[in-house]
Amino acid sequence: MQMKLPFLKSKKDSPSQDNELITIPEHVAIIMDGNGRWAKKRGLPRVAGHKEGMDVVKRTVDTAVKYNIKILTLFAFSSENWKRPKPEVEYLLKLPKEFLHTYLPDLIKNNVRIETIGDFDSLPEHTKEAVQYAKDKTKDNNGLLLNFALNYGSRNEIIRAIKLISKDIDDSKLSLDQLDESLISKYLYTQGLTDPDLLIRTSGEQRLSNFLLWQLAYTEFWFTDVLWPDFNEKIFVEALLDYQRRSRRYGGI
Ligand code: V07
Repeated sequence: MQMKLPFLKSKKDSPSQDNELITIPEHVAIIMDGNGRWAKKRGLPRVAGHKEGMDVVKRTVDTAVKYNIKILTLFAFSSENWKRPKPEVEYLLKLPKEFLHTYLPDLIKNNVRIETIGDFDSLPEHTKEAVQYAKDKTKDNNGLLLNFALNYGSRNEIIRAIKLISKDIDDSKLSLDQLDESLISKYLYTQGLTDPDLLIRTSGEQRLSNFLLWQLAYTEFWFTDVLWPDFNEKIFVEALLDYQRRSRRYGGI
């Protein structure tokens, strides 16, 4: 379905004083929740929901490209997901390879760059291999940054940053009085990225679940009861319009 939004402008294009211009978020983060519930409602195994959710990821990427979003960060696998039944974990960790097998050529065509945040080294070899191949293949693309949170947990990320900072202080590469917000940001997995402007969580839960705790300090949150496999362009645009409405209000003095 063709959606018309002629007034969408990227944040970069709009001088902050000009309240005629309407903004789209530069960085959108999504907690893709409700895949298991979607499957159970249909009498299917949970993994059928994950598979459907994978195809929705691709359609969501296409929408992000269409509206000129610069960064899309997707919570694909949390460091807590290891506690799920082993067959489900194994299925989930095969999805990156399946996704890339199906969609990488089209992502390359669309100038998408693939990156990850999280504890990459602790992933299974077959997952790392497929994802690393995609990162290498797309590293020079300068369209949408498609950023997968894989084996990601925000408290672990903060602990890791503290350890890295302490080590650099020990090694005299850093002194304690340089410690400020921007320094901490440089030691997180998201180093170099702008903080998300908009966080979307599907499936009715209104929690952060250990996702980007530091980075979401000033982010607008948008929740929907829609389950991730039912997420589509129309709902994404609803979130974008709500973001526009909110940022317009902040723009006014
Ligand atoms: C996963 C599908 C989306 C719903 C949430 C859970 C299941 C795409 C990826 C992926 C990850 C890295 C990459 C390419 C694709 C993925 C996992 C789960 C673990 F480079 N979807 N998806 N990875 N789900």
